[in-house]
Amino acid sequence: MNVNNVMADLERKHPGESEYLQAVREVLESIEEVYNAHPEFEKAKIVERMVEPDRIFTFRVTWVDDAGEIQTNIGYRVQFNSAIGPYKGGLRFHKAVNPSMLKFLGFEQTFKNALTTLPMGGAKGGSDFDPTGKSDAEIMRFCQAFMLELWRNIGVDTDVPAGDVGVGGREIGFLNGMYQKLAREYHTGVLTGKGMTWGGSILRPEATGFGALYFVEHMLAKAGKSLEGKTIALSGFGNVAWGAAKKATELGAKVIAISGPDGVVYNPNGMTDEKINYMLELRASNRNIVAPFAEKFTDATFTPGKKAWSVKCDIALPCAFQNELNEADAKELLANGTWCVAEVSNMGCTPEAIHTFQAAGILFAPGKAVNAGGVATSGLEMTQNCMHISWSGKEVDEKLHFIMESIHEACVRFGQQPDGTINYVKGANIAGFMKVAQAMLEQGII
Ligand code: 2IT
Repeated sequence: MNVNNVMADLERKHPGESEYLQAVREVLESIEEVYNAHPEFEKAKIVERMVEPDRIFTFRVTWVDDAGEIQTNIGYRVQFNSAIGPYKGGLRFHKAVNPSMLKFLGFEQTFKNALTTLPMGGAKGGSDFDPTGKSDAEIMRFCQAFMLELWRNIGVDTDVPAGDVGVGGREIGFLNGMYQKLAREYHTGVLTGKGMTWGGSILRPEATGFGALYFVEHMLAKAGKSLEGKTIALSGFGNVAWGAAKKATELGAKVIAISGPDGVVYNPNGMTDEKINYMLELRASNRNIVAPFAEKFTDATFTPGKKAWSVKCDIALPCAFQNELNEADAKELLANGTWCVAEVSNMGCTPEAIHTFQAAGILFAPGKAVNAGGVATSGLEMTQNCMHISWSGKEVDEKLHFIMESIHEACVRFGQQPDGTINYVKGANIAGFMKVAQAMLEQGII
């Protein structure tokens, strides 16, 4: 395989799909050497088959808003790869959603799910529906209209969606209600991230953020450091940022910044339970702004138009959206003394930002390893649903701990560099790739 040739071919087939092409290039660059050492991969054209989704469903979603106006959005489900298990991955509701974004997310999901140790293939879906400013009734009607199309293409053993940006417990509830009505199928396991009274797993809401902090703990321990007393700037204020803030605080770190599309909140005294709980309220308001945090808590200050990366911190955790941390942000963080960056959002850093961190020799880990605790706990939710039981919080947390430790170990194993450092990007990509590639190879040309 020659990365530039594969990429040229993909660019010709999918012009302008920038996020998708970025995600594929990143993985191919990391695996090129290992791939070329396995002629059987080349012979079976594993890369050429793996970079294209198995299939994409696209559908119109029409619904009526509170003013009685008819609204039309586009819905998608990208079923990327099922070599190691049924399709699994979240749904994103955001105005910028398009096929390129969902293909990048589905591609990443395939490797991430492989890292979790659980048998799950990769998928992603969503809509260009913008939840900002929508009422709960509008969100319900949209979710119902979305499921009216999607339901035929998903199932407990075929494809199990969950949440992502703009889709949380409330939306999963509305989606599940409509699925059951249409399919007349009452198995609890067709979606994950469900409520605790109807099949949800304890700790699933916290799992992405908790898992990320468990990963960071391992990464720091390997470098002879700990979280105790460290300052953390994180972006976003939604479900993922909430879980990360909660666990970081529990582990003795101080979360001194959160952010939104409107600006950054500097929070020099760190988080309290009240502040952490208020993040959930902010998200549920559907206003998509973080400024009210600094109105409610007077020891915090809000600066409009600034990112979390303008705050001096030890550790930076992107928790919001792809490419939210660029080269200029990376340089600002380094100038301020940041020595660890872990992507909690999917592809949170631009390739230039990653190169800047790697060239500076600071600790850096990619989203597909760091945030895999979310989908891993979805996998644990599926298991509980299939067994018709519920595990305790302690049981789920122990399993999550074990999974994050395994992912860290896999990154170390495949990312060990001759100079003794660990390239976590390479480690995660190679570990995920090897598992999916082997599974594809053994199952023939299909
Ligand atoms: O990006 C992700 O891993 C998720 N949005 C969670 C997917 C899932 O199926 O729980």
